[in-house]
Amino acid sequence: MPTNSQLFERAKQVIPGGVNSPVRAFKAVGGEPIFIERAKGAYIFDTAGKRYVDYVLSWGPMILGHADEDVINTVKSRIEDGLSFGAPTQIETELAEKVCEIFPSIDKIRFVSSGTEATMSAIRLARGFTGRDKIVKFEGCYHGHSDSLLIKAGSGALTLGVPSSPGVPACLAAHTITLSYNEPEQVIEAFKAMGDQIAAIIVEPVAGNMNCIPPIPGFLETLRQCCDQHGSLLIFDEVMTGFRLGLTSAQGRFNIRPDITTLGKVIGGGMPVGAFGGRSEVMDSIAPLGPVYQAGTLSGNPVAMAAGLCTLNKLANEPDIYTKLFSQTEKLCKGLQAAADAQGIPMTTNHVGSMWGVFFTEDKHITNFKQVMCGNTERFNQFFHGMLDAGVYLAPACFEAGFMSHAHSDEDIAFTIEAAKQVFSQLK
Ligand code: HOZ
Repeated sequence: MPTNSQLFERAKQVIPGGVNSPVRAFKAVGGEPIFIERAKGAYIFDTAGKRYVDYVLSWGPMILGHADEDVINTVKSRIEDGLSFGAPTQIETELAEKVCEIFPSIDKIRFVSSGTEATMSAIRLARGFTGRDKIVKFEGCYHGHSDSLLIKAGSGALTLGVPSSPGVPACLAAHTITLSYNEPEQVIEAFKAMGDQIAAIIVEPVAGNMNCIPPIPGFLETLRQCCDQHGSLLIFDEVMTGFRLGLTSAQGRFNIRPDITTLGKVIGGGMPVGAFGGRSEVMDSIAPLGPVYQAGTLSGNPVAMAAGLCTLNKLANEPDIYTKLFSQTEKLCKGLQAAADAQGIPMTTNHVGSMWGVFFTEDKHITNFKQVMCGNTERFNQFFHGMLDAGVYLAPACFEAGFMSHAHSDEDIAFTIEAAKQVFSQLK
């Protein structure tokens, strides 16, 4: 069996940086990405057979844990009937009905194959529907890598120092207004100045791509009010928060009704699925009913729809899943906080639902991008590698949220906290 280094070297010959998405590259934390062989429950296993308690969970989707038996059996039985038809199937309607039943804000939904496609399509829809070009986004929020949205973005774009990527035409970037997250006054001012040109605000209702930042009270409400006053659309990018903060997601938790919702990650149960949906009046602007064009050969793929539907059915039918997810997340954050405090390591945790994050900073209340950028990156990197050695897999960058799955047991949480204690005791 080749070593991890050999696998990485080989990959680098034929794949840029050896990875198919930059955040996987360990560039921020140093060292080599771990090649994964298999996963089960709360664990991933590398090619040498080493086990890690996994808090990346494929960057969010694996809410039930890896290789959940029901999801796997559903997929197995579905693939026997063919992998893709490029034609309508009953299963996509069933998943659409399920999502519409869960979200009062969604009358109709269209499936795509990734979160990036979902947000890109939502922006086009908002522009087409309103007849306006400008969009508002927030610094440190990441909505995939389409041109209009890769301006002052979070996630890998931030980690790798290219929050506004080369390759995005300046004339297109000029239509994106970037404001500070959790600063409602800025939003009010921007709308006063050019509200009649703004097609939409797009926001992560809990930011998960500059670590984990909940909205302050009044922030999301202000976005809703500004959109209502100026005839703009409010897009909740729930690719990350969708089904993670409860079944009705961030919009249910914070009681705000967006005009368009984008979904991804959990909705595919680990298969490549994204979606965007909203009220009929808006969604009917999409082709073939309306003039706004959007398409995809593999959209609504039957195997992916089956995995997603099985996952959502389990989440909907077993409310205890959320009770456990939330209490495990809280337990983990409390344990990590106590471990850091005991060693005098300045650290703060944030968590919402089953999303969480740690910040190496003196600051005890982290609500904005500036505070995130003041965190001690070097200390995070030491923490990351210490935890990795101990068998705990965290996102390889301090700008990413962590996730919890239903499969994480009390023993896994205790194991993680114990590992953190050891690592903290050795941090400089
Ligand atoms: N939203 C994920 C990172 N925060 C995407 C993962 C990726 O870019 O590969």
